[in-house]
Amino acid sequence: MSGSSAAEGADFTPWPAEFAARYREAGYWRGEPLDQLLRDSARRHGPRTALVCGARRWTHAELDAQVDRVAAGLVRLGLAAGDKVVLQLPNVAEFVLAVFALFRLGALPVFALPAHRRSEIAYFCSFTEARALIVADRHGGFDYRSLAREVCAELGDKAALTHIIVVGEAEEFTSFVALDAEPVALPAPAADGLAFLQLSGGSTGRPKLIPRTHDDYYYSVRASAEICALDAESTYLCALPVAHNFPMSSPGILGVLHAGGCVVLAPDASPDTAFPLIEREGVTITSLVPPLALVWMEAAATRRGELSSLRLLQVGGSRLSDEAARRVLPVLGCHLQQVFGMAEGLVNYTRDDDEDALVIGTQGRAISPDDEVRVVDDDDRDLPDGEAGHLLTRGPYTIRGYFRADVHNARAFTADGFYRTGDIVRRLPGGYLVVEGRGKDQINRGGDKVAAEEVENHLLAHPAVLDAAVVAMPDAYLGERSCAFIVPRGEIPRAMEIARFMRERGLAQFKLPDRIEFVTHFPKTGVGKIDKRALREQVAQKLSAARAG
Ligand code: OOB
Repeated sequence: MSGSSAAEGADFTPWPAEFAARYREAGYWRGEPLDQLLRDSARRHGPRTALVCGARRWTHAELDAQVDRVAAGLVRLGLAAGDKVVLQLPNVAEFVLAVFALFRLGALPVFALPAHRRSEIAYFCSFTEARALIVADRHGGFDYRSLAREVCAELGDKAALTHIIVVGEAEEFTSFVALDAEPVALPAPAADGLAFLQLSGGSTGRPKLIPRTHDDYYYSVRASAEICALDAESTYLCALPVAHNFPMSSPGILGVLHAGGCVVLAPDASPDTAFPLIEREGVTITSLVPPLALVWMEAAATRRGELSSLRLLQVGGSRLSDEAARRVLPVLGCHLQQVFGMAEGLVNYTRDDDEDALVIGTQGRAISPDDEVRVVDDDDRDLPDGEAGHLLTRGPYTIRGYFRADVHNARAFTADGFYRTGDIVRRLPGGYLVVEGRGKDQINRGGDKVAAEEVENHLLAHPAVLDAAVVAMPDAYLGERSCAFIVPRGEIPRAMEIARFMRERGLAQFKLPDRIEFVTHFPKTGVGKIDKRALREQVAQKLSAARAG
């Protein structure tokens, strides 16, 4: 277990008192825990359909009532307020039930993605000292019970992890259906305390965890629902992995439930799965990452009829090209909204009444009048509108520090609390942002974020690898893929062998290098650091030469 975790710093960095007071006064922070969202929707929209998962359906009232029962089941299991629970579920109704039950209990979900494997899950469990892990039995051809067994073996007997809860066939573990119990009275969790831990895309060796409070997140959900004009008639298709911040809260499932609308869970985002669901349920809004938007536009050429109910397609997570943006309305027959957000907080949207040039050519503007957005040069000096620079931000729903990461926090935040997003943007009049690139050492694989250093550390563990540098290379479909440059110790190992080694390290598939280049040495910058820009250019040139040849 991570006995040293306390030494890594505070669980969360509160907003300074004067900011907290300002955010309360402005009505952003209302002192309500997130599960109140469901209580309110059950009261206002009780008999309306809230959730559809395959053939199963819940009204708002039924969902609220079942959350009470699951929360009671978690209590009976011995879980209590403040406990961390790693949640790794695909898009199934139990995700929604578990999240609200944990909120109600004041326990903190730690949001893992279905793509994560032993390396990531074991780390989340040990670093957060999680008491429970909730997984599916199988999904996408993968058995998550085996993964849970490996994680338990890796953590050992002294770990805080005492419960593995399985949706489906539980085998030796606790079945999710067994969590059902007579509701018990639970004290409301403090709204200015932590609600959950979300994952950062990150750029460092280990994924960072993002502590979000009930107050701050609830505000971002309400404001997002309003910007997207959600109401009780809205039906949202959740096709992206539900645990990601975009489909969860921008406005996502929480925003739709808040508005009294209906959430339809899609097991995957392929047109063959999603289009029939859109038609059957009369879906009005959904969100995609750019590569999926391209796939949908391809498919819609022959199947547009199935999409007739769709009013709004939100696209975000990575940069949507202007060409693709321009095609959304004519090809899919619905409006486009660009979303540029981050799990750390700040979310920007283009607005419904924006002129076309803004919707097509920008990534929107911030949610809140109290989002402070700065665009600065390398020395943190503010740049005029129109000039590209580093995006810094602070505001009523942007964190002031990562979970137990003091050393990193000193670099990731300015002394006065601005988050260094690592994005290079240009600001236009009116606050609209255009994402021009990235300063952070990360690969954005069509919305899946890969921290270069994390992959490099795994590569360095291979005995034949002397040094490794992972960079982005251009890709027509995903925008970027990853290329690992490796300096071997002696004889050049086979790329296949490196790939096998990486898989056995137990990391998510999307983090495995898409290409490996062996080199004798790395280009260096003036101060002697690996010149990643030169490496990026090198691989980009090779790719374009190969295409030309
Ligand atoms: C979303 O959240 P994360 O935490 O997975 O990733 C955040 C990063 C941003 O810092 C930026 O580098 C990139 O993803 N990004 C975009 C983008 N949206 C996100 N880059 C260019 N254009 C965009 N539209 O990805 C996320 C969270 C909430 C809503 C939407 C996306």
